[in-house]
Amino acid sequence: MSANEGREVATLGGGCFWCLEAVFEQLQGVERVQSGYAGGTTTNPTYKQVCGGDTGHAEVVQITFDSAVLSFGDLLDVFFDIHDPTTLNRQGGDVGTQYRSVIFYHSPEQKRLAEEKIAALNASGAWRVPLVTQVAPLEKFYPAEDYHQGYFRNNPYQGYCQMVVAPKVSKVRSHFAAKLRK
Ligand code: MHO
Repeated sequence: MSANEGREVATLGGGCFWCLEAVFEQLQGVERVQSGYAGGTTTNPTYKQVCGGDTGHAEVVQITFDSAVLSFGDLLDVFFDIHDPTTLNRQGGDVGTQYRSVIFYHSPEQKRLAEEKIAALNASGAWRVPLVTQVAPLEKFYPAEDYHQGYFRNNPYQGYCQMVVAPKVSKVRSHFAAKLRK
């Protein structure tokens, strides 16, 4: 058995990456979460460029997880619980294509699971309007600048962290209590 067995990588965008990173770090089976940029055309984009909205990149998190503990489907359940997949290029007050809802799949299996989950959510009527979440192959992931890594952990009292990130962390902690890191 190889040391990598069961290790899988997912790349998700659902608004500001500080939020997604803080949320996914709560979960058991998650080994690493890195904030970064994907889905655009500029090579080695900076935060400033991505915020300008012209690079085509989305703010994303890249999650390395042990699929024997936490499945890709579990990650998607959390993903759809903590962001609004019905607002095109927007999460709350954050507006721009860099905040789009997107699943960058790493395998045909992830693509299938993502499409099935979106279809199931649409069919369930959980949201009153159809989801706008994109499903696209991951081409290249660029890690964000160091100061964006662990941003919520390192800046818990920053205004945006208190107003926007903390409520999402609380939500995931209450909705997914059984899946939290011990
Ligand atoms: N509107 C927020 C977004 C932060 S995020 C990492 C801010 O500018 O602080 O995009």
